[in-house]
Amino acid sequence: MAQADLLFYNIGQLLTMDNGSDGPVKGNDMQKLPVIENAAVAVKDGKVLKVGKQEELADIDADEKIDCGGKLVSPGLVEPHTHLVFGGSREHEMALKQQGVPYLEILEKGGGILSTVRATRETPFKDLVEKAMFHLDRMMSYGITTMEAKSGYGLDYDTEMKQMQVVKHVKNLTSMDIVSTFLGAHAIPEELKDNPERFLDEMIDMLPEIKEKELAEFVDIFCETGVFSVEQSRAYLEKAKEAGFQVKIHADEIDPLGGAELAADVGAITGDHLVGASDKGIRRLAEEGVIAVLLPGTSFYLCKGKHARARKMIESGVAVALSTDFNPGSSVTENLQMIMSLAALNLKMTPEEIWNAVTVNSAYAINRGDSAGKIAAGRKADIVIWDAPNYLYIPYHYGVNHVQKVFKAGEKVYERAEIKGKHHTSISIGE
Ligand code: IZC
Ligand code: ZN
Repeated sequence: MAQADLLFYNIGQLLTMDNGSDGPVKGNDMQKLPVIENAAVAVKDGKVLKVGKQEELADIDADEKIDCGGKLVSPGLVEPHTHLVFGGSREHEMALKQQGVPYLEILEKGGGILSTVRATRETPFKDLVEKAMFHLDRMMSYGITTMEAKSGYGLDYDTEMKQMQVVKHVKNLTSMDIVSTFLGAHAIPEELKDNPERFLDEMIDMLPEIKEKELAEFVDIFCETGVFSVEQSRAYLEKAKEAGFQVKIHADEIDPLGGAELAADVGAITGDHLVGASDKGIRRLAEEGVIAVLLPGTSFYLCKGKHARARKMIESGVAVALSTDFNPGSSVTENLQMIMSLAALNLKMTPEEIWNAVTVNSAYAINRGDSAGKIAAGRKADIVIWDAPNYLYIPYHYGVNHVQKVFKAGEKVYERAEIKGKHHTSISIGE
C-alpha cells in the first residue's frame, strides 16, 4: 500500500484541467473540460502523487484524509493581471464616475493613476508590504494560489524599485506564487508631462538593473489615448525584449488604437483588455499565439457598456484567460469568482471556457503553464474545495465566495469560517 500525506476523497466533480497537452487551450478547444466524477487526489511532500476515480486510489493510505463531501474540487485559480502594490485608495472618485466623468479625463486632470502614484510615493515600504499582504490574503481566500503583480504607481526610479522590492519581500511572507511585471510605463508622471519620451527613456534605463536583480519577468505598457501611443509602445517594448524580457500590453482597453495588432507584431505573451480590438487585431492574436487576457470586471466598473468580444476571439482560435485586474481605480475587487460570472453574463463565455480561462490559460499567460493551473501527478498540490455541487455553479451564483478550503502545495491556507450563534445552520449547497 502506497503512503501519502493527504488524501482528498469523496470528490463529486474533480476538474483536473489535465488535458493531455502542453500549451494554452485555444479557440473551440476551450469548450473541453477534463472532469472526473467520484474522484480522489493523493498528495505527498506538497505534490500531487495520484489522481483518479476514487476506486483507483484504493491502494493509497494517507496520514490525513479529507472528505470533500461530494463537492466540486479544482486546481487553485491563477490570476494573471493585478496591480497589487499601491498606496491609498480612490473612493472619492466614485462620485465623478457617477457624474459621467470619463476615466481618461480623471487621469488627464491629475487624478486616477496619478493620484495613486502620489500616495504610493509617500507610503513607506513596510506599509506597502502590509497592504499588499491584505489584498493578497483576500485573493487566496477566493481560491487564487498563483498570481501576477505589476508595478506602475511609482513612475520614477525610486518608487518603481520600491514597488518591485515590495513584491519580492511579500514572496517570502506568503505561500502564494507571485510573478512580477514592470509597468513603469503606466502613465506619464506630472513632472515630465511635456516630455514623455524622456520619461520612457528613464524607464528603459532601469531595465538592465531590473533584469540583474530579478525584480520582474515581464515588461508591460499602458497603450492608450493620452497615455502611450502605439508607436511609443512598440519602440518601448522592442527595447524591453532586447533587455531580455517577455512583454505584455494594456491594449485597446478604452479606445481602439490597434493594441491587439501591436501585441501580435511584437510577439507579446499576452494582450490584456482588448475591449476595442479590431477584427484584424483578433485574427493577428490567433496567428501569433498571443493569449488574450480579458478583464470583464473593468468593463463592468467603468460603466461604458462595452465588452471584449470573447466569442469572436474564441471562434478565431485565440486562447482566452480571465483576470480581476485588481487595482484601486478601474476594478476594485479581489474576487475572481465574480469575474467568472461577468464573463458568463457579459462576454457570453461558457462555463467550460471560463474554467479553462482561470486555470490553464491564465497560468500560461504568466509563463507558469508547466507548474500551475492543473491537478496532475508531480505538480504542486494547489487545490480548492468548493461549497458547490458542480462547476456550473460558480459563475451562476454570483458575487459571493464559494470557497470552502484552499490548499497551497498541500498545506491548508484558508478555510471558510463558520457563522457563530444560535442562528447557525450547517446546511450547505450540494448536500
Ligand atoms: O489605477 O486605474 N487601466 N491602469 C490601466 C489601470 C487601469 C489601473 C488604475
Ligand atoms: Zn491593468
